[in-house]
Amino acid sequence: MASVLKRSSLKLGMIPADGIGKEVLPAAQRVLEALGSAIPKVTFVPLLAGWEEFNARGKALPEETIRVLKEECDGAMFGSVSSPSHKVAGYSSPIVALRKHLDLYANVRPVSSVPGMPGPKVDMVIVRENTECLYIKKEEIHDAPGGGKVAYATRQITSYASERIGRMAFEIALRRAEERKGATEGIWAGKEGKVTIVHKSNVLSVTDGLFRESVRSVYDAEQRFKAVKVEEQLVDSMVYRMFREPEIFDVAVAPNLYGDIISDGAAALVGSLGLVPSINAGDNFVMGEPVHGSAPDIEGKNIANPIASIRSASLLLQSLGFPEAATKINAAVDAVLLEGKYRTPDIGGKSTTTEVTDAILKLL
Ligand code: GGG
Repeated sequence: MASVLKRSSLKLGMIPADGIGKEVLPAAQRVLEALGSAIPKVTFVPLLAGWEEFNARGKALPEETIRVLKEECDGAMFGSVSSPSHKVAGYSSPIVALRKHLDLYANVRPVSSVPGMPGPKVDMVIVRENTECLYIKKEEIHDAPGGGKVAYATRQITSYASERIGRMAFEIALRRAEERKGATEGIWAGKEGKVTIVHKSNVLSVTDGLFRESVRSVYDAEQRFKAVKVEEQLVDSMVYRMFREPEIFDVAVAPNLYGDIISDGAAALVGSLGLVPSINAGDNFVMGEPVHGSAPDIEGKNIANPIASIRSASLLLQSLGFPEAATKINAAVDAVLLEGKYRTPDIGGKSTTTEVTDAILKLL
């Protein structure tokens, strides 16, 4: 994961992009600002990207955004993007491109049940490979020999990318097991780590076969990982079991597309996509990002749930070497959820984005 060196000051790129990203990212910024001396002085650098930016100035991911992130920033936060569902000449998803430009090869998505809310007990982390699979976006369409059209998409799986995402998953499992040693509460209290490799190699025996074998090869090669249990699930049965008995999953590692899909499913288990954070992590850079999309239906209404973004800011701080500040944010969020007075409509409340953020700020 990104460097955990403590820094004396921080420069964070802020890329709200589209839709509710422009409402929830400022909420996360307010929380970071409220931490005061718990973290070094932060300079926030507003940066452009997104579908709206493409329509306004012709580039979904301006070169200046990439340059500033690479040359000037210690980390970043990304909001959400509204890529169209049809091909638009010259447009390509800026978040997919950013992950590649910055080599943010892991999308780490912790999903936990929410204090005070109904639902099953969940405490898992989905580790999604972030650079390849169908997201290399090599698609083509031709006239089909018998009439009509035929379209193809190339799916790329490399041993290199699969091994490094596997290593990240085993490291996270080791760290989680270490953190819960001696704990008495929680579904995983005191238990050893477990990594579930998600694939579909009974059908895609070459591509998913390589993913599965590469992740296993990392496990086989490193003695320290033997403290972690490893198992496998076909992606379809992963979805079934996740909904039937989510408590059995600790860390799940998956190729890009499966990881994207199962993490939205996992978000449904804990009440809302508006609660689930993520970080895009590489060896040299990290970018927080709520799992939810741009939600055009509620854009501009000040009712988007800011918690996924605020928790993503917490993950960012954790990765940058400020675990106490990260814990402080999480504790404030949990307390607000538990009290239940301020909740946005996605989790059954009537509060605004601003009210929920204010309630969290009061506890910092
Ligand atoms: N914050 C996650 C997000 O924006 N999800 C929507 C997404 O990634 N869509 C792909 C795209 O619009 O390019």
